[in-house]
Amino acid sequence: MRRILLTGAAGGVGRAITPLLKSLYPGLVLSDLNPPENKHGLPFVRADLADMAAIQAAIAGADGIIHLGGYSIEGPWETILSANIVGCRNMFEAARLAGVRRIVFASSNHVVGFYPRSEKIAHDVTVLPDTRYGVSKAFGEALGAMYAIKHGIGVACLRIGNVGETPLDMRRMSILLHPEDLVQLIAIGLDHPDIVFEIFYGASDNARGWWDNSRAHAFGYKPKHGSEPMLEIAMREQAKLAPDPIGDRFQGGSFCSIEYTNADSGRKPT
Ligand code: 15L
Repeated sequence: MRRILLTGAAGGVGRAITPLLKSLYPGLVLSDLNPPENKHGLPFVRADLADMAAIQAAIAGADGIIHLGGYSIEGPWETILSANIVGCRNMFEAARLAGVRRIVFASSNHVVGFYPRSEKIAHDVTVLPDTRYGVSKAFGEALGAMYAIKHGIGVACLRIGNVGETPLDMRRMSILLHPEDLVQLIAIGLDHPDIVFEIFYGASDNARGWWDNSRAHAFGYKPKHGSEPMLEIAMREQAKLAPDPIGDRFQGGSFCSIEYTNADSGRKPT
């Protein structure tokens, strides 16, 4: 039975996918700063990602890691630095020392948040992060590439949109990721024999999608869900929101307008 460590298991995404992962990976081990309310009968290891000794203890004996851990929205630099920069480096380095074979890294759409919504982008575009958080996820992807090529760990980075079963607004119509589709992407990352280093977009089959996910499809990804049947819900929710002249223009939405001071709004490098 393969030991698969899930970091960030107590967060919203971790809680949504734990029961699905458990049926695929009976050797699943949960980890976070605090245990989730429902552990689904699985073992739990407490670990602060900024504490190298603690993360090494959590990773000991693991064959694969699903790294959801860290700070999942924009935050002060010190918070991002500790949870997402130092924490991510600790996770990759501890994995190397422990001989881990595979890592699925939860990256984010905010790595490319400053692409306009009018543009369809593939996995290999220049990163245009919209926040310190997005920059930290780009750092995680770069770490993944180095550990993959230099140390032979198979790494799949998932640029996750918004995990859920219903779109929270019109932007999420384009980036919705159903938990079952996320688990399918994770399984490709952990199990597909040809993974060296890959970047996949974490999105369901959304008719209004902004991402060319052909790389994921080449590895067999067949999303079972899509947002279009829930258009009315998204429109209703969108109507409750105030207009956001910057955020409404870019793929990263409100993350883009946080602390935005550029008078030349909407410009991006060519
Ligand atoms: C993310 O990366 C966040 O972790 C999540 O909380 C959502 O805000 C999501 O992006 C999004 O873009 O909707």
